[in-house]
Amino acid sequence: MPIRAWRNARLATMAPDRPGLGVIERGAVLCGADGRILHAGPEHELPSSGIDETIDCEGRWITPGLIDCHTHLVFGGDRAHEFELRLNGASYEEVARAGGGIVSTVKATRAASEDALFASADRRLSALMAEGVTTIEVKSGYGLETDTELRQLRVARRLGRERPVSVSTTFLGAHALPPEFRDRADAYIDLVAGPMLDAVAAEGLADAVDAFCEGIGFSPAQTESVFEAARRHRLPVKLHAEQLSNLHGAALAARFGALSADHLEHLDEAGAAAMAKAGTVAVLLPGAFYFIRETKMPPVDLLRRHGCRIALATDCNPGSSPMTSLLLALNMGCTLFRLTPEEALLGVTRHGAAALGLGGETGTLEAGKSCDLAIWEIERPAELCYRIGFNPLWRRVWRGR
Ligand code: DI6
Ligand code: FE
Repeated sequence: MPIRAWRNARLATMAPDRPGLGVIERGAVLCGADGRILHAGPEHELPSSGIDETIDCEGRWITPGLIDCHTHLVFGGDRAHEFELRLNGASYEEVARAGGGIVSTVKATRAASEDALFASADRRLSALMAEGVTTIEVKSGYGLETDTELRQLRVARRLGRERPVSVSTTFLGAHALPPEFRDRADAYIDLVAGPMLDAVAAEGLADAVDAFCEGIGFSPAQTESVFEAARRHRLPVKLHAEQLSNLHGAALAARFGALSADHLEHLDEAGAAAMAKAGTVAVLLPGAFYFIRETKMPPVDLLRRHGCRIALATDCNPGSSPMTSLLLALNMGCTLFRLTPEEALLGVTRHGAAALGLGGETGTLEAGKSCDLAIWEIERPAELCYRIGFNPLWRRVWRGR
């Protein structure tokens, strides 16, 4: 690959050694032949020779490529019919009887071929990439049986091989109780934490392990069994915690050194303190908050006070957040959760990377990191949070290309 420089740009490096967004006016990014950043800083510090190709950014802003650190991108079917039934007054039971709910997505995912799952996820991925996303996390959790969980994760891996984007995979076998295990949740957890995770790990299909710790999901004790199995496989953990109630999942996750605890609307002070101490990132998901018309806000002030890092993501899934726009998540993070634009932007860059254990690899413009860039037609970074439904991306660069 040629040595490339993007010059005449304004940089929001997001680097921790600078205040705020790490702004550098009259900046440049230099990328080496290996696709890694050689220099991200003042333009006058660029070397005077050895650059093969120069791109004039004409004063545009460069941020790190965006990171969507929580998605359920790979699934079969959709739930538009359920959405419609509800808006026509159907009750939860009626929706379930009409074949709706998470079980309907499980059915559709089980029935879908690998190619069909790939094709539908690829379209959603394209929408995210068009807004500057260069790293995405993808969870399983709509198979709830070994074969289909493996198929979802294989599709996620294949997206990472065939598309110019970094894909981080998460095994979420403990997402919901499959109908065939009705009233036998412990037996299902034995399967997830045993043979299912063994099969996932044997194929190297997961970078992390997640669970849904909730009244309608799995108990803290069941979650702990899954985490212990992850530990045996030396896989980091994350957790859907405190979304609908407070089961103290965030503190449990922190005890296992979790990369992140996600949702967190019902988080309490002890949970926030435990997360801060463990360095567990708080992933906020305003799309789900909006779509299910949640009213309890995640305790952002508490997270700030304890110094927890905050990330933002789409939670792209067919049930609670059918959203394929990380820019919209930025806007919602600010309007619904009152994050500052600076906090929101850190949430889809540096802190999003940390939520995936990729803090050394991407998420900031710093020498040594992957040259993942989003170049924007904007006057100030806050515009990325401010507009609704407008995409000011000029160019997207992944690993220097
Ligand atoms: N929390 C959610 O909001 C989604 N999963 C989860 O653990 C809902 C998934 C769905 O309804 O399909
Ligand atoms: Fe989720």
